[in-house]
Amino acid sequence: KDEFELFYQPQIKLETGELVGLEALIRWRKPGGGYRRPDEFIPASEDSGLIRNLGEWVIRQAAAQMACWHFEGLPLVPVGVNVSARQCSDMSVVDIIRTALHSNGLEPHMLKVELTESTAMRDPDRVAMLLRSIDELGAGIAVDDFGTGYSSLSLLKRFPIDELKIDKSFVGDIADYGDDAAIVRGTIALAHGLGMKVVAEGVETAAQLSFLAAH
Ligand code: G
Ligand code: MN
Repeated sequence: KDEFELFYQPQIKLETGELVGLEALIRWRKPGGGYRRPDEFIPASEDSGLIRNLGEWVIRQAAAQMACWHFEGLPLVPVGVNVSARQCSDMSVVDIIRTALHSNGLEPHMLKVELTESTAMRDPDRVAMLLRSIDELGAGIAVDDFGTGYSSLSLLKRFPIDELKIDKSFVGDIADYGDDAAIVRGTIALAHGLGMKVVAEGVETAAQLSFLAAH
């Protein structure tokens, strides 16, 4: 019924304050007004398998939106899309990405695939193959909610990862200089040591911002 909509969350480079990326986040418009958040319907769409159709729509819609921004003369930044485990069970997502980029005249690095550690670890061999194809295509790869799932650090060596995303749950209390601050500092060092970019999710206060900028 055309009730899905993508919202775009900005990613800001702390050294310069410039916009360097966006993450596409799905919302489901309620007929009477307001939106359903993804945690209300993504789990059911994963269980039912509908996530494959929904995920394809997200990729195509994000690409079409970028083409639209480009047409309006706006500078483009890479857009991240969230990809669920069920979308990684075969290689079709690679074709979906390739087609979406091609039919909208976008360069491959303008799209970034976000997947969680749990998705990667469900079938590491298959996911490694999938990520190599996405990497060869030229699209970016980010590990989402880093540090919250079951994973082995060796996945960081095995997979062609461009970016680690620090989960919001670690960012919330960083300004208190407690355990979360130590985890965030460690993750930043890990990412930079491996030549990856690192993105902190859910920055909401000036104190969080200054902690992150300092590290
Ligand atoms: O925007 P919000 O913070 O409510 O999103 C919560 C989470 O919902 C995201 O971190 C992500 O895991 C999930 N999510 C949002 N949009 C999508 C989507 O298009 N596909 C999938 N698989 N998950 C999404
Ligand atoms: Mn994400």
